[in-house]
Amino acid sequence: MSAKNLLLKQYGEVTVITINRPDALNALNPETLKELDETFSEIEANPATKVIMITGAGDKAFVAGGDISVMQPLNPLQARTVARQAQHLFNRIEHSTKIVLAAINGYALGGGCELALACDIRLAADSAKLGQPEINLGIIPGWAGTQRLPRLIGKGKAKELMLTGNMISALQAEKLGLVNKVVPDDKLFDTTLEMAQKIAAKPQVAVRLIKQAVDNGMEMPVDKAIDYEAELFALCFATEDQKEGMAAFLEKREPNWKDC
Ligand code: CO8
Repeated sequence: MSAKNLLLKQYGEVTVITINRPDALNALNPETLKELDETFSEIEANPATKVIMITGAGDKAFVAGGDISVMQPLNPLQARTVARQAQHLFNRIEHSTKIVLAAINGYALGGGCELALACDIRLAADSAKLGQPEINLGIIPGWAGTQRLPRLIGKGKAKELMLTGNMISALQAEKLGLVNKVVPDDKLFDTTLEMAQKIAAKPQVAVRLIKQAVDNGMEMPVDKAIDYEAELFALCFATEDQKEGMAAFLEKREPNWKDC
């Protein structure tokens, strides 16, 4: 597909999506959200991609938020539509059958932080800055930040970030559990790609089931979630990869995954 505000590049089984509006610090406008949605549909259906990586163009920003110039004149009904458009996209990312990694290469603010929150794993450059500054604009996070952030870092810290609008460093974000890992700026892309390729080389049915067990299980009471885990665990024993993985271990050789 051709997208005006996205760059797509394939690295083996990993597709890298670069949000490409560097003059606006990669702020997400409705056009870019639509392109991301269409791109996700295509990548989702493409078996050549096992893992997706999202980053921002330039060296200043991952995504500096929703596009404020688009939001400023909205009436409540239009604002709801824009909120729903991105919420729908971010839900798709969260529930994608592929693993999605965010390489946070600069500002991840407001909607940019919310985009990163919808990803499975977040790596940040050591100069990156994260935050939910919507309060400073007289609004609240509207792309699921009020829900994903407290689920990830706890209510108290999430409220502090949203109520103060403070920007925090990558290291502070790592301490909070908001990012998985901080790496030097010039190593971010390669380190994230390396992790993406490592996950792409694993047996993909088990990869998907881990994502499903964690994401769906976290929304259930723990006893139900544990029952659910047992069902997904049992399902692994219907795969060729379970037979192969265990045979390879016992025969002291590398497994040859079939992803089925
Ligand atoms: N939207 C639109 N344009 C932006 C945005 C943005 N979020 N962020 C930066 N830009 C633009 C600037 O306007 C500027 O454009 P121009 O050169 O034409 O003047 C260009 O990017 C460069 O930005 P700065 O000159 O401001 O760069 P600085 O290095 O001085 O500052 C900052 C960088 C600190 C990141 C600063 O740009 C900033 O504070 N940006 C806004 C951050 C923000 O508040 N983000 C949250 C937005 S709200 C949101 O995301 C809510 C989503 C949910 C919406 C629900 C639907 C209604």
